[in-house]
Amino acid sequence: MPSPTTERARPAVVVTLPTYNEAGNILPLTAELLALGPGFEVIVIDDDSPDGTWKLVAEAARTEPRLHLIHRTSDRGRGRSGRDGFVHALELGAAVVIEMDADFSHQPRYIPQMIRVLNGSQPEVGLVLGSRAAAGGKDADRGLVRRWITKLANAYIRLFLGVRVRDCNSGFRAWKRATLEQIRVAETFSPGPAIVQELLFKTARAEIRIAEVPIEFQNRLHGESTLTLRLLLQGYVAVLRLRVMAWTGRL
Ligand SMILES: Nc1nc2c(ncn2[C@@H]2O[C@H](COP(=O)(O)OP(=O)(O)OP(=O)(O)O)[C@@H](O)[C@H]2O)c(=O)[nH]1
Ligand SMILES: [Mg+2]
Repeated sequence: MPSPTTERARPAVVVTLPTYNEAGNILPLTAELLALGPGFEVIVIDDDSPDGTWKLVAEAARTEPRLHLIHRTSDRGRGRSGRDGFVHALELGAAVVIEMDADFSHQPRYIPQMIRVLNGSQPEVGLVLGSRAAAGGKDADRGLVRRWITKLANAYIRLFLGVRVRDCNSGFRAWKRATLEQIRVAETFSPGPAIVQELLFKTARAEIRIAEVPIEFQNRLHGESTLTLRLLLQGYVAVLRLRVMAWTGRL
């Protein structure tokens, strides 16, 4: 039986960061996140990035017990990595789980407000989105084409999934533990970026309240985008598939 002094405290907040080639961003970002408070822990889920992102994290984690690395070497994907991160965050005992991109598009400074809304709202909220589309939010940094891609995708998702939130594509989110358990996050099936819409849809269908906190979205600080036309089209198909699954009772 471990003594109370050696027993590991459950983290209040675990931040999950899926990474692929984020060597330029990852250490400054994890440092900022850990500085948010002693109750914060960070999990980096890296798909064996060729730029060695995982090596940097492995090295830093040797002296920082609040930093964790999942180094994946097969079955690569934003969705698979996201799922593994959520599962591990729950295993660590997190009360709140944050998911965000690891490229500084999502700024750590918004997290305290997202958690305040998550924990302090009446009626109770189970998910908070960092939202570009909420009043006061911004997507100004991006080019016109990228902003229109986002707008069209939002309209399409609202139409097909009937999700009544403003920023359906936000991958910057604060989750209550109970929400992730209720939507059975371990059974998430989207291999790629459509994990964002899959979990949003499952949450809305479970009639869990979703709030949006305005954020200013910024372009990635270092590194290159993983968005391709192929991924974009796959995203549209994935949303349609979610709708069909729901209609046929398979969701
Ligand atoms: N583990 C893992 N992470 C990934 C994968 N693809 C993307 N990511 C990470 O997922 C997050 C979102 O990907 P981004 O490349 O920023 O995609 P985006 O935001 O649509 O595009 P840009 O901001 O323009 O780069 C980032 O932290 C990426 O490093 C992957 O296959 N595996
Ligand atoms: Mg990004």
